[in-house]
Amino acid sequence: TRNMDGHVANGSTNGVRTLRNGKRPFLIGVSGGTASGKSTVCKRIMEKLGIDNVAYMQRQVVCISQDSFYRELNEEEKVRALKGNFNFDHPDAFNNELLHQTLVDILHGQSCEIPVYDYCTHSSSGERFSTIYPADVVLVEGILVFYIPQIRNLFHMKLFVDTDSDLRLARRVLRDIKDRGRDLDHVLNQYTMYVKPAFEEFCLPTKKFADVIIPRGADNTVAIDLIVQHIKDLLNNQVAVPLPVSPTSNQFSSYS
Ligand code: UZR
Ligand code: MG
Repeated sequence: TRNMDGHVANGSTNGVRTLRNGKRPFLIGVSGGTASGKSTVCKRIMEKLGIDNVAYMQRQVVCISQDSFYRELNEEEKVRALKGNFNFDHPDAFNNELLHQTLVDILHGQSCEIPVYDYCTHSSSGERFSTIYPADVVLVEGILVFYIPQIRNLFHMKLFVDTDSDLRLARRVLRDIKDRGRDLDHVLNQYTMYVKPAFEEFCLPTKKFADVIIPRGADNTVAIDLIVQHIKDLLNNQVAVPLPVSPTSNQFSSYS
């Protein structure tokens, strides 16, 4: 069986699986502004963990994206979204409870289904899911993965990709036009109205929670190599990875 990233899963496919070597999956959060290179950093980490050492072929490394956890919009919100008047960069745009529950399941060695999101229609179909199988290392990337304390506290390691904002805007414009079916006006309006202010209000303040800040993103091979070496050491030396601080309550207060 293959998961969304094409990695062969060798655990049981029917839900609960014994934790490998009695260890919990190592959960890594990767945040940073839009188009900072979060996905590429994750890809590089996965590549380097996967190929550099044959022993790691059995190790499972998977990546999930916070974008899969955008919540369903109601009719009025859908109309606004199509006009570019919906704030997708606000913490309330996400189904934070579902993301939290998914990460808790992953930490307990369970397979889980995550929704498949479509940026063109701004929705997940409600029918299409991809299955995440138990893995040794799970990367979770997204603009606001460190915002909600209950979610932030689940990560064993927190990375923040720190890329210059002009560069991010330039990339964002190209990406949204090419991959997400937008026009220039729409992209720039949305950026000035929502993306940039929300970055400053919600995402940037979470940089202080990061264990490692990666300047220049995926170009920074030195930082990525150091991080990968550290992960390998943790996995190789059988260092017991403690379960992160468990949340004291399941309450997700409103953040508006
Ligand atoms: P990354 N986003 C969309 O453009 N459309 C959607 O339907 C859902 C999300 C954008 C979102 C955010 N904002 O800036 C970005 N807008 O996806 C986060 N507008 O994704 O981290 O890959 O840039
Ligand atoms: Mg992305």
